[in-house]
Amino acid sequence: MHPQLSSARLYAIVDLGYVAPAAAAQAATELIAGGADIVQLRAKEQGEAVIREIGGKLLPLCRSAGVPLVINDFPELAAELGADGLHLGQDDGALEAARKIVGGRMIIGRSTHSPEQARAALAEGFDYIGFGPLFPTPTKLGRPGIGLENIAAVEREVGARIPVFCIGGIKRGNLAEVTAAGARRVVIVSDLLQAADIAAATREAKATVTTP
Ligand code: TZP
Ligand code: MG
Repeated sequence: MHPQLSSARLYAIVDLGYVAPAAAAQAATELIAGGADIVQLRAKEQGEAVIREIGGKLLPLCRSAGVPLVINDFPELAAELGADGLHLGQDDGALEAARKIVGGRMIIGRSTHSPEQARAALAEGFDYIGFGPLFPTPTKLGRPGIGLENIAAVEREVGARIPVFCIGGIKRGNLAEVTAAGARRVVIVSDLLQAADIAAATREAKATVTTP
């Protein structure tokens, strides 16, 4: 298991669908202050220039906190920035193709939406997976929720080898239900970014996900 990931429980995303570019660094600072173990930069509507600029601001913040910074999509940009990780969806190509661009050391994660995809990502050699969306979510429109019933099996089969981060519609209000279903690690996006106090919300989520 990748050493930068093995103890990670709460994965936060600075998603420019929720945070204005000018507020991205402040959001990352608060997520980190609240205990986020990984930060991803995700920007589905912005161009590479915006991601380059914000990524350059987030990287030193993450570095000084010892928190890996993951770039969603854009392997060339992840390599250029010297980011710690790259996140790829199901339609973003093979691991090998991305490895050629980012090199052998970068963390590379894959979104998965079923136990079959989770097993395939492990077999392909990804460093971690996202598993979901558990619940339908406005952050990823058009995808049905896959529910909680396969979490325990995926955690057992895949999670013993690489980190499995459950994702999609997870909020402080349903997190205990998600962990009771077997999740050990989660990604939370909108519930943290839309909180009045991002650091406090992150702290609360972290405490719940780390409760044995
Ligand atoms: N992939 C699957 S669900 C999702 C992504 C990026 C969005 C999760 O966001 P939220 O706001 O925590 O539901
Ligand atoms: Mg993608």
